[in-house]
Amino acid sequence: MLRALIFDVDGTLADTERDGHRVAFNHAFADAGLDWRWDVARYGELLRVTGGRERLLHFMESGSASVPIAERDALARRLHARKTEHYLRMVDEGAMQLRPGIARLLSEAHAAGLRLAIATTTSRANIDALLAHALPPGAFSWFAVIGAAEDAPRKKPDPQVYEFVLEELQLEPGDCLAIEDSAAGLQAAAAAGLRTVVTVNDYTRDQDFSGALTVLSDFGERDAPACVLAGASAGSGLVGVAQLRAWHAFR
Ligand code: XBP
Ligand code: MG
Repeated sequence: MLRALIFDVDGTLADTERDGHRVAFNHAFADAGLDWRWDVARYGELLRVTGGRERLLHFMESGSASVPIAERDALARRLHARKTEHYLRMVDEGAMQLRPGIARLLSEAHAAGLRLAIATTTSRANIDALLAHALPPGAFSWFAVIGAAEDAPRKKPDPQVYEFVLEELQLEPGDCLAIEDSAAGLQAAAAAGLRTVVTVNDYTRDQDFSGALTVLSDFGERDAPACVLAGASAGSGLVGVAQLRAWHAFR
């Protein structure tokens, strides 16, 4: 029986990558006097590496920047800390909004007595800022458990953050549903034994989502219904708790 929804953050609750994290990384590069710039397409490739600090290290290791090996780790940490400051400022300025249908789904799920949780690769500070600015007033307390980078150093597709959240919720994976936007997120949830509904964005729509219960364009708003892209009978509409319960129970 479905008892909890576990949401990914970046790309799922909000489209934070292209106009949020990417821009914040570029500000951090400029602050450090580096001529590195991650354009929209390049950032899409780099997103295959989950975790901002890990992404920076990968960029340096791939030969795209000449940084001596001994200096890479410290530089990645410094740049990542600065990037987080920029990201928090941008969220604070209202730059990040929830994706279509998310606010409606969260209030519906809360009203229906489902427990809500978060399982993300990003840091606790980034989540707190996003939830404080983008959620309806009072909705922050609806989340029973928040699993972040600090709770799970092994990033998705490793299942560690989902295992942490399940442990904190004291629920079996079969009683929960993960909501993800990426193949790495889906793999992490599946490896923790969770069924998953995927909601795609421009960076992830061509990824391999085999194993997902359903792949959606988004959750839909009254004037812009969601499309089912794969995995369940095709159609469009508003995706809410009743629909999620039905998909969760299907197999
Ligand atoms: C997505 C990520 C994160 C963000 C940047 O996280 O991989 O690394 O791109 O955030 P999720 P940080 O989809 O699991 O929410 O720089 O804080 O890592
Ligand atoms: Mg994501």
